[in-house]
Amino acid sequence: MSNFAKRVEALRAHHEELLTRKNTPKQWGNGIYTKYEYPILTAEHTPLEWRYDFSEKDNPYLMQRIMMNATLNSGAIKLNGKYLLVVRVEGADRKSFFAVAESPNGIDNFRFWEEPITMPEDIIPATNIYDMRLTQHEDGWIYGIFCAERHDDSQPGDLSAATATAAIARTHDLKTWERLPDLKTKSQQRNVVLHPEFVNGKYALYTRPQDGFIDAGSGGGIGWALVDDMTHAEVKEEKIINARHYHTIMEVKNGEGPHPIKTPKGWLHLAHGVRGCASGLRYVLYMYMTSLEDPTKVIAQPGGYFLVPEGEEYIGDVMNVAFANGWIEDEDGRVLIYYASSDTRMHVAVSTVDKLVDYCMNTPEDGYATAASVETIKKLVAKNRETLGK
Ligand code: BGC
Ligand code: BMA
Repeated sequence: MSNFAKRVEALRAHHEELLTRKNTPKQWGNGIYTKYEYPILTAEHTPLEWRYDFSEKDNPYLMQRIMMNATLNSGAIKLNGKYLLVVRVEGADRKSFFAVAESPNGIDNFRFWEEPITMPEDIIPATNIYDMRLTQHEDGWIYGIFCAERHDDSQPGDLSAATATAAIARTHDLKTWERLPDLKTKSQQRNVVLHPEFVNGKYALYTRPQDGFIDAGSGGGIGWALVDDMTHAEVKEEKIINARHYHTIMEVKNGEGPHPIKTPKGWLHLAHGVRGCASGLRYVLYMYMTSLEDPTKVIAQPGGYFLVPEGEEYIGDVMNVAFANGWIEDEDGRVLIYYASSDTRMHVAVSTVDKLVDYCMNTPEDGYATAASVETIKKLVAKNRETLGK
């Protein structure tokens, strides 16, 4: 065997070892969910054929011809018994694209399909696309709503001026996608998510109006809008259903994660909250619940965060970020929460619908001031005194 062939063989063996590595639950978490030892997807998991030219003649040094930077913010869905993620893969060139990774159990052995998704750009081409939310809607389609970013040509002197818009596509198999016109709204939008059911015969969207590309400004929080037709989706009226608040984990921004999960007690929501600090923006996950009768009404809002970056999760391209736009409710009641750390890699955390409802219903609310937090702690201590008979 030639030296080149030996090196290819070793490279493939090393890659295969990574892809088939068994993941194990971490002990001693918070009891609400279980995190896992290893990330489920990293840039190293992307297929070797995307990165290497395997012709010895053309690539005698066996170099990566195309480097991959990160695998992050994935949409998630279970289809035909397979756990599928539509992953935001980012190349060394800072362009994100979507690619499907499939696992037999949702925890490990994730493997990318052969080629990235070819997302039609037949409407208004975008410079970058990312963060897809998948919704299997009761109309029979699987929708993907994602952010489309373009240079803001109204500010020709500013190379960083950009606009964020909610782009829409639909599919039946995650292979062939039909692109629909971007969502029409008054403001810029990121983190737009389609509710899985019709509401009053209309499509319902979670929105996140924002003043500028980064700044949520007067945007207020997570919005709600009814839309007549997804093939020409237009938000005419938007109302804020989950507002931001001073000195909370979502003081600066918040946004819906994946679409909510329906439970007998209400809709379970996973979202992200952002606050500013000396080291930049801190992104954490939080939860809330809305009413089945009126999905715009919040019925439970546990105070504080649900999940944050820990240990090596802090470190990456954009430090101090936990972000989620995909989860899967399994038939056995488990919920697989797919989150990215620091815009770099994907992880899974496992809980159940019952646990998450319990968490939402029984975690004290934010009292919005130190004094209230202290009272909440004292109440629990007093209750425990009674329970423990001391
Ligand atoms: C990045 C996103 C980020 C957004 C706002 C985009 O250019 O690709 O990851 O969320 O800017 O900071
Ligand atoms: C955003 C998101 C994500 C990203 C996060 C942190 O605004 O839309 O794409 O994970 O910033 O960079």
